Amino acid sequence: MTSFETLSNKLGDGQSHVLTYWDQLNDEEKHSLASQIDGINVGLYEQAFKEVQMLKPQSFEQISPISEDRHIVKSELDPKIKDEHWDLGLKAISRGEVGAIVMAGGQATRLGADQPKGTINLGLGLSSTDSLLWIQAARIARLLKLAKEAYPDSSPSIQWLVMTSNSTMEETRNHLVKVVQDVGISMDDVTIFSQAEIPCFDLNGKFLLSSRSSLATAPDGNGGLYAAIRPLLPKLKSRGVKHFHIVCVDNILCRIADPHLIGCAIDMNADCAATTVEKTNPFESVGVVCLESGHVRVLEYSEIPKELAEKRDPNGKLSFRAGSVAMHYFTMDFLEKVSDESVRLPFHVAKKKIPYFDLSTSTVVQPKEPNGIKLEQFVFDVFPHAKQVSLNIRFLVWEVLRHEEFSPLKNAEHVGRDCISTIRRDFASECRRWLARAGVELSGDKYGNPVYISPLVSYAGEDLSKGQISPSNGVIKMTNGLLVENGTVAQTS
Ligand code: UD2
Repeated sequence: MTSFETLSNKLGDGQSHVLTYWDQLNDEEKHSLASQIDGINVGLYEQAFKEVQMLKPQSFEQISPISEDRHIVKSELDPKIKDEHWDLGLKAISRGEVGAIVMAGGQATRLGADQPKGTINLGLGLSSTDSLLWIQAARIARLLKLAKEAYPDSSPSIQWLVMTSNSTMEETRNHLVKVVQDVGISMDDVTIFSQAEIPCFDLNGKFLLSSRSSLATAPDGNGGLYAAIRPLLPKLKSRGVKHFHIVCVDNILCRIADPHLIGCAIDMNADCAATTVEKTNPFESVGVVCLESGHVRVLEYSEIPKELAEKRDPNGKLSFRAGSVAMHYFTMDFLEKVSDESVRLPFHVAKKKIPYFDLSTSTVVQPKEPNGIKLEQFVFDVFPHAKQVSLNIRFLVWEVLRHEEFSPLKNAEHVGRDCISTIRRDFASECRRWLARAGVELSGDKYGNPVYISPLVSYAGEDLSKGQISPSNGVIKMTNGLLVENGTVAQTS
């Protein structure tokens, strides 16, 4: 165990309060505190704290909306071209060239659940482990099947990489073991890894403690992905992975490892792409993809000035309407370059109510007002910072329809939006549209009950046409006991 003197030197005068109770700690507590201090770069975080305090207010003079070239509106693509993209994407999957990275390390404070967001049972009745992670796993399993059907001589694989953090690691891992078994994908193709933690500061730049023997820490933001994935890249490369789809854990409609997007990126020789939806409410909590002095960047919802957020073009649409939904495509080459140690992403500040151990009273305090600072890096900040590695990036904006691909779980139920009932509603609506498109009549369904189609059966509405549907192969199962039979809904219980 590192000695008191070494720890004390590392912490310096600025953070020596962390060792106030050292002499009263038992060996286990000493060990735990010492290893926590050993694991952090005190100087780096103190410097980051100072830098964010000294930052001049951002200037937004050079910000302009994203240009039309390289802006693909998926719904306006020629269906033939869309099919070609789909085939290219499936071919990449059939060759084992696709990796899907899920960012699942967030603390989900707005949701306020006592378990990681991705593991919550959504009550869809599709499986016993009915969660956002189950849905992603089932979509991956479905894609593998589609790739095998399209390329029978291949051995399709998708590397599924799940980024967790201290607070989500254990439960996510346990959940994934069940999920992977349930959908029948191979655990060999699943990697669970953890992002780093950063100490939380009080408003004067002192580390907060969560107990007398531990620092209060928080995950380093979803931009922590790059440092966390760096050591995994050589192995992924040796397995032949060339394309990554990076997504959030919370979007029920997320088309993970999307062959359309991957195929389009391959076709257009893009290094990276950001998925967007049209932003219609200026204050919606999504970043906007824009240009700053000609370079692509995402301006986060918490940082965009009101005038820019509300600005409209001559057609009355929001000028900054390319709403980023935090889903990205990267080539292996791009991810390798932006994950390099030399690329330093900026830290963003979040002022929060952080429970802390009060050294003067030896009690844990639950503050009523924001009392501390969390530093976070953002996943999309690599776009402007790509120039640090002299990368002239070929960027693509991939605009999708919100009702088809974006419905996130962010809030507790009482908020009434982006909560469990709304994501279930949006999933059911999308499934109904698929059925309508496939010519399936919902004649037995008088009550407008929700219809949930298992992603194991259909990834994006395919294979639902009349005649292919029968209860015997479990094609469609609805929570209300209705099953689709021969193209119509039958009451079975
Ligand atoms: C994110 C985007 C926002 C918009 C919105 C859409 C960022 C910085 N902002 O905002 O522009 O696209 O999503 O839903 O991406 N996460 C981690 N580790 C962390 C923090 C977050 O893995 O330390 C994951 C989290 O589990 C989730 C995703 O990143 O899957 C987004 O995190 P969030 O829900 O806190 O982000 P939000 O809604 O503020």
